[in-house]
Amino acid sequence: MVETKPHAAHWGSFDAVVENGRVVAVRPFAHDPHPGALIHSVPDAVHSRVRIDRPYVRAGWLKGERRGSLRGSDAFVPVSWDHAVRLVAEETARVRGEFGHDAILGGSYGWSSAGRFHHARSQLQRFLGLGGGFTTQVTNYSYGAGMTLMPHILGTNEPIQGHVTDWPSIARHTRLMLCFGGLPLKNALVTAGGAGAHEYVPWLRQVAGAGVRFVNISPFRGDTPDFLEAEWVPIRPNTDTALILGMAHAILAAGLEDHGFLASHCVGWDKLRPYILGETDGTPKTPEWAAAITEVPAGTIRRLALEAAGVPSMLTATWSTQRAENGEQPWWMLVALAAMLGGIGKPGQGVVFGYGSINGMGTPRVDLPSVSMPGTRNPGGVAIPVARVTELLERPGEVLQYNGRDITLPDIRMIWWAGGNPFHHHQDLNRLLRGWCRADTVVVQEPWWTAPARHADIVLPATTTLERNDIGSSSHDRFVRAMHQAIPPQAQARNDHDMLADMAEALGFRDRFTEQRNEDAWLRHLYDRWCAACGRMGFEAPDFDRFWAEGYVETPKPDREFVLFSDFARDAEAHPLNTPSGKVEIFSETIAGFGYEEIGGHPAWRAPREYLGAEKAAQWPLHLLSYQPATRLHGQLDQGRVAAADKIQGREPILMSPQDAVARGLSDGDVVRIFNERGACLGGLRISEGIRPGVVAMATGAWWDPAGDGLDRHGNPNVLTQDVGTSRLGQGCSAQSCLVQVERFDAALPPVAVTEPPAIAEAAA
Ligand SMILES: Nc1nc2c(c(=O)[nH]1)N[C@H]1C(S)=C(S)[C@@H](COP(=O)(O)OP(=O)(O)OC[C@H]3O[C@@H](n4cnc5c(=O)[nH]c(N)nc54)[C@H](O)[C@@H]3O)O[C@H]1N2
Ligand SMILES: Nc1nc2c(c(=O)[nH]1)N[C@H]1C(S)=C(S)[C@@H](COP(=O)(O)OP(=O)(O)OC[C@H]3O[C@@H](n4cnc5c(=O)[nH]c(N)nc54)[C@H](O)[C@@H]3O)O[C@H]1N2
Ligand SMILES: [Mo]
Repeated sequence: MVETKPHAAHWGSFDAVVENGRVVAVRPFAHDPHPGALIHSVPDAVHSRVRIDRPYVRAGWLKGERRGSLRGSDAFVPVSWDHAVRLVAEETARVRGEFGHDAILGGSYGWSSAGRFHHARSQLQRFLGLGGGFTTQVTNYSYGAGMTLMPHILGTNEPIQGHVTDWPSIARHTRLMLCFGGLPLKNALVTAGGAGAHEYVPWLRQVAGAGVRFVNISPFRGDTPDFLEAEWVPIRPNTDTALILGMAHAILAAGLEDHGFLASHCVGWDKLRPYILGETDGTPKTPEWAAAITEVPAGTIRRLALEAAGVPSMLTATWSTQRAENGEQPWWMLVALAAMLGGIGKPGQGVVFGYGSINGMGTPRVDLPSVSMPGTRNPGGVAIPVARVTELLERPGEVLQYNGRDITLPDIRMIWWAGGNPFHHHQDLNRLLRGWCRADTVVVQEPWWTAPARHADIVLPATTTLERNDIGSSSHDRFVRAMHQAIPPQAQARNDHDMLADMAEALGFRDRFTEQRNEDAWLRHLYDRWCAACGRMGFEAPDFDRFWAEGYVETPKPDREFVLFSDFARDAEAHPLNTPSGKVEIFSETIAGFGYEEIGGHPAWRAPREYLGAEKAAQWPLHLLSYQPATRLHGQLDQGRVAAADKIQGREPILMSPQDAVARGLSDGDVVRIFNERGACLGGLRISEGIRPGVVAMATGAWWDPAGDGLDRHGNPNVLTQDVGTSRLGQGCSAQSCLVQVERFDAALPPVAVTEPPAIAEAAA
């Protein structure tokens, strides 16, 4: 019998086609104007060979090996669910009792799946919070530096993740769009929480058709689609701050800065101006100065500056540009440039971060809440900036500085992850693994044998979204989606909520965890809460039964254009920003007051340790960019057909310019070894005219597959990346500041092993 079931995922909504208990195909959601290909990997992932079929415990852990044991090397012993639940509950109680709540790391960062109720990370945090507390993680890998900086200088994170100046405003008012990091198509394949409609490409076409001129300032030409006919400015990675300073100098030299706006809407121009002119440090930040750092010709920098000052311009940068050492600086300087142009809050002008980073930024929408779980309390828990996880594990008792605070790092005894993949998302994985092995116990809930599951002590098999009912919803999307269960749980997989409810029972708080609701009651509860909130904002949503039967709710379209900061622009006194001065802080007394040597009171050029102008480039001459994959979401769907079709001899592709390939005697399709002092991985060479010489690029997300000698056979760039905070202000991840060398891999090609389950031992007696 063939049935179809409405469903949603981060990569799009679809109807799952189910035959004899298997998902055999998917059909795109009828209201999606531009569905992406990723949904077609879903059946492969759901029925993959590397689904975890039952609970397991690492053989060494069962024998009593705890702190310091080498995880990831011994076999897994199958256990029953009852046994697994008892082991985890007892170990949780032991760690809490002996070492306190903070000894459990439960931040569990990661995207999990779409679906607001069964969201794994939320479920785990709820469980650990109700159980007494845990060490958690704040900010994110996406824009951790930016989101710490922005409240200081603009008083809000709206320009990064909120309601931003929309495409209709851009189409009508913008003439020039300067895009640092471009406007990549691939990133708009996904929306966190569940994409209903992919409106990015239709809007980009409309904006291009309206005559807006695009400039792609990026090491990679492919960061703008051909139909935008963008000018390509192939900048050296991590030098955007210098380029923007050079533009600022050119604008000043021509006397084109907006004196009125700088005086009425900003503070600190008197401190940045002398820095730009070189009065404070003896170095005028001329286009010629910037050209030497960026390798963008001075004439181009000057031309772009004068053009931006001459027509209504929108400035934008992808989130990647701050995922680098000193990543706060380019964003702060871009805000300063927008202030010099006087465009902040004017239709089609100003600055927005991330139009090209995710689906839904700039899509017209009415402000309505998304369906969500009620928040969890974490009594007294320590919170570290997410990307400092290795330091947390390495340096118990020591102090971590972050955004003006001193955080004393707890001694982590138990690591518990649900819905994230630290061996995907973190930098310098060989170092992370050393820290990871310091814990007594690692628990991982996962549908698949990903690297965290393979490096856990207790592995709990989770269902995929197709095996349960849920609601897909995102503030960046106008469709709320019913996610119908399509197939029964595979093998012994269980829902995260259900396994945690059993552990809560073993620990005596089941009813507080479940609130005595089953899945159906929870979904109705969450939906009804959402309906009530929408009702207060003037939108009457259908009742749950109608929503569930129809499969979706469409929220209304706005009837006018939206411009971020328009009230402030009109009247800064009546509508101040939420900064100490109420104005744009080109100079921040607060940040200056932190006394961090690497980030002062105004934006400035500071060279990262690893970039093409650094001394280290003599030994490691290639700058490695590790960007978001077009073929999957992070590590998710790497088991699918879309990712497989893109790989070269089973390895993740690495882009290289023809010049760099010739210099190394490499040909398209070769398997290469990419290495530096931190690690090495294999990749499949793809020669491209679109990548700037001196730069190579490899997408993230190929599952980590370390061989005995540490070589990653598959192509996970995080064995190479540098694990340093962006600065003590943001402590974000610096994945994009990474130098490497590349050579042909001439040894016998080792097979990729991570596509098979790990070694399984005999069941325990
Ligand atoms: N070098 C480099 N590294 C980067 C980046 C970069 O640009 N360069 N980008 C960073 C960014 S921005 C991000 S956001 C992170 C992303 O990092 P993550 O969000 O950690 O990556 P995902 O692969 O999405 O991890 C989600 C995991 O949850 C699991 N999962 C899915 N559904 C369920 C479920 O229902 N239950 C349970 N228990 N598990 C589930 C999936 O199988 C998957 O392993 O990576 C970061 N890392
Ligand atoms: N298909 C797909 N889409 C995704 C994701 C995914 O995994 N798959 N992940 C989602 C997530 S979690 C996030 S946070 C966003 C991330 O969104 P972004 O951070 O915007 O995405 P990236 O692909 O890392 O970077 C965009 C481009 O920036 C360029 N770039 C890198 N370094 C520099 C630099 O120093 N200067 C300049 N000018 N350009 C540079 C690179 O060429 C790269 O292609 O993407 C989201 N969208
Ligand atoms: Mo992200």
